[in-house]
Amino acid sequence: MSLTPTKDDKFSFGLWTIGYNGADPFGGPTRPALDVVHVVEKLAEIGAYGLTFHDDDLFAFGSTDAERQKQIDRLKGALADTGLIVPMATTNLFSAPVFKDGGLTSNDRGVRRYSLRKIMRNIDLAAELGAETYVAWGGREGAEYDSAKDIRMALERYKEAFNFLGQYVLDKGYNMRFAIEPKPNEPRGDILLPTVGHALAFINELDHPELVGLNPEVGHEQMAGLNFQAGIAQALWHEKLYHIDLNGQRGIKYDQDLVFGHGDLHNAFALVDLLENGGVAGGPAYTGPRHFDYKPSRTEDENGVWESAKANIRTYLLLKERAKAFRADAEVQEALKAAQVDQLVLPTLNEGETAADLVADRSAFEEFDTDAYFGGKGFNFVRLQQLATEHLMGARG
Ligand SMILES: [Mn+2]
Repeated sequence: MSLTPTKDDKFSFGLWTIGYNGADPFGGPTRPALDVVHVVEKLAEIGAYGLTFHDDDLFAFGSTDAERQKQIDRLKGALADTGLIVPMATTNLFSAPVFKDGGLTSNDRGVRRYSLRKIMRNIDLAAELGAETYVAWGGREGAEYDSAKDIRMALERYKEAFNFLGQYVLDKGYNMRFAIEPKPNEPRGDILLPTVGHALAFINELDHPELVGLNPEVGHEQMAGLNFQAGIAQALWHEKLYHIDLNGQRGIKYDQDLVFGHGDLHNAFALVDLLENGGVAGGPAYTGPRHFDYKPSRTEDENGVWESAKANIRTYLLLKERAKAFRADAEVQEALKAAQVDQLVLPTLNEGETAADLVADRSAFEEFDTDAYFGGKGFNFVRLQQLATEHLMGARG
């Protein structure tokens, strides 16, 4: 297997990721801003296939129409020159002061109406550039103080917005779906739709649930102490994995946006194994962009920015290779069998079995040997995890 990425690997980066200038709440920029044309050229050079952006990444908030168009034209030129595409776009509803209480769920109705217009305008641009996914990260859709936000009404306004925007996309005939990006906190004390599970439940309340799925981010779920791979598995089960944000996070703390794999490497291994080998017949379970939403640490210079971008790609490809070797190992296959992982595909009930039938089956209860599970019947899950660990470390195959 090659560690040289191709366009078929579908690696994409946000303009705000490699464009991050190092500013954080305790210090200003440590690097100059990068020009979009330069970014597109460099991304093509390192093997990415796509660039994603917030409107304000490409043209500063408050740009005139002419300034905005100039940047769009420069981006289009760079895309044409390199063959890079824009698979996804999104709206910045969090940086400008107007969004200090959020956008779509601000208590201020004027801000909510302005936010819809800002999104519609960038959806038009996204469609023009061929983007098929529109991400919605509600970074400031939340609160710090319980009595300051009527959560039920905020969810009502959120629902109103998604229903409206969904209808807008349908009326325009755009080939585009929305992907909600959950996050538990930061920048708000608490953010609406804080986890994959909250967002999945919300989507079911919409007029067009088929138009709205998820863009889960590794670090965001891990900030809530959750198992990212397990969340992705559930999103896949609901057929709601429309996009994915790969990065690294070390435990429950501020949003680190480290390079993919530079956090919980075991979980990253399991995630890549799921994405690449978890489909029917062992194929990919997810075929969309492998999107990196990381931040090159503010300690790095521009060379470090591109080295860290390449590190994301290289780690993903290495994990893909390791996961393939894990699946191909005869001892792993035997260990999976010993752990009865394959038994979960069996329906618990016989076909057409009724409650009366189950009660009549004495082997299911009266004669079922529960004592055998004391001491005598282990599942051997630890052995399986050690085999995964050894493959991850390159100690096998
Ligand atoms: Mn993040």
